[in-house]
Amino acid sequence: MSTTETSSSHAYGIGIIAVIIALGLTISWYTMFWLPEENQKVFVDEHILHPDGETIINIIEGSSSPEQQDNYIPKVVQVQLTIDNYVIWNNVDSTPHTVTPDSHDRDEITDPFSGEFGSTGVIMPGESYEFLFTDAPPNGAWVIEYHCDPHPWMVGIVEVTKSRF
Ligand SMILES: [Cu+2]
Repeated sequence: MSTTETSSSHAYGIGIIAVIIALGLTISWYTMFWLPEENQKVFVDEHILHPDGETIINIIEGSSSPEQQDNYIPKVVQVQLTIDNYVIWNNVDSTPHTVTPDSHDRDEITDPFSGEFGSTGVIMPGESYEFLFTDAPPNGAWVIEYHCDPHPWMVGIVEVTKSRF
């Protein structure tokens, strides 16, 4: 056997080993990282992600006064998935407010897609808080009661149901 033949078959062997190692790394990355992450993603219907309309709640002028009964307007909203499940709280008052769930039970206030419900910190005057509700029980409603942290007499309710169509 000549020297050239030996070195070329040697290079060929290294090439194959490199391919096998690369394949092994790819497969282990795929099974260890890519697959679990892919399975974690929640499947949400396109029409729920992009509903026909939105629900607007205004935090009206004077809401910080305990004597004023009207603050979150409307106080109770019933939203239907695919129709108006994108909810926006507009602070049109001159005082900062929050949208804070009454319940501390994470299971009760967590949407599988959007995460935990509630404004982080205050909503400044002129700003808003938005939440996309994507889940509702097969029959009945997901009822979320909320309030304003600095002004606990401000209360509201969101009821989320599946669309009847
Ligand atoms: Cu408030």
